[in-house]
Amino acid sequence: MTRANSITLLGVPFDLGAGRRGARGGPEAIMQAGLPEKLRRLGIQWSDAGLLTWPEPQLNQDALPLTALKYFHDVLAVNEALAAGVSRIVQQGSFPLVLGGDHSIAIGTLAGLASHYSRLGVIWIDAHSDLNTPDTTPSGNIHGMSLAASLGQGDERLTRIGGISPKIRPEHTVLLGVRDLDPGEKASIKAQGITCFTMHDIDRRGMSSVMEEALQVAGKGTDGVHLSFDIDSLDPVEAPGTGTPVKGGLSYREAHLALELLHESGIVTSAELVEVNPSLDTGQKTAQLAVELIGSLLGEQIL
Ligand code: B3U
Ligand code: MN
Ligand code: MN
Repeated sequence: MTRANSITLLGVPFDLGAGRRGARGGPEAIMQAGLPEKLRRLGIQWSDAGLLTWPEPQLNQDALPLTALKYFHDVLAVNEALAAGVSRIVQQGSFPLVLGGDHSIAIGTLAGLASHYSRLGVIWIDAHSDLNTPDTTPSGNIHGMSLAASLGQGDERLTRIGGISPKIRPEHTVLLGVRDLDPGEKASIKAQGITCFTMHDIDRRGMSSVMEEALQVAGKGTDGVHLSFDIDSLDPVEAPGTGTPVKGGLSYREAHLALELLHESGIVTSAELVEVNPSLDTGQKTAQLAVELIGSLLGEQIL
């Protein structure tokens, strides 16, 4: 992290962007697994903005056409509120650390950041690329479309949240840990020239080399760098408590190294950690992992 002299936590208890329920319990599970104690032990100045609230969507007043996107109006309502919440934290000079919730909330986080950063770099660590649009989605689940929406693709009511579109540009966007892509997403990565480090690349080159290049891409010519961390980037052996586990993921050490290197770089200006689903967890295993990984991002060292 950098610049900001404090951290503000903002929980987003929302899971209607995912195909399975339960990630709405993520923020509370991560707090209960010891995040406050971790921050205290690291000597970090932090505050807790609590759990985000948002208005019930008023479906009958919506004159706009219906959409095949699942829970569209709920996703819209939460992300509009989240954009305002994240923007307020940056305005106050604090580092926003958003706890999800499913990954559809990245739309609101990035919308809030875009009002302060005109050239924001993004490092998106995920088993998936979340680059589907209403035309390519196999599921209708909006958590599989949040990176596309932030790049300005898809339903305009989502891409325009916060008033600016696109929020980010493909040349400043890096995917890392990817191993499950739909056909439309593969085409999108290639067409836009998005830097994508798959598990194959990480196996061949090692996390250290890949992260060095990721930081160069996200940091070059940008005025801030956002980390969007989907816990399903880790192997399900380490992170069983998530809705769409995909085998062959990041090891415990690879994930920690990635976050340690992000800390070391000093260029990360905001972060979110999403898709922790306590109802699918083995005890508190995944929530505790999330706490440990946040520790690495915030500078925890072995020695
Ligand atoms: N690409 C698939 C599956 C998926 C995306 N993100 C998650 N799952 N977590 C989709 O539904 O778009
Ligand atoms: Mn995701
Ligand atoms: Mn994912």
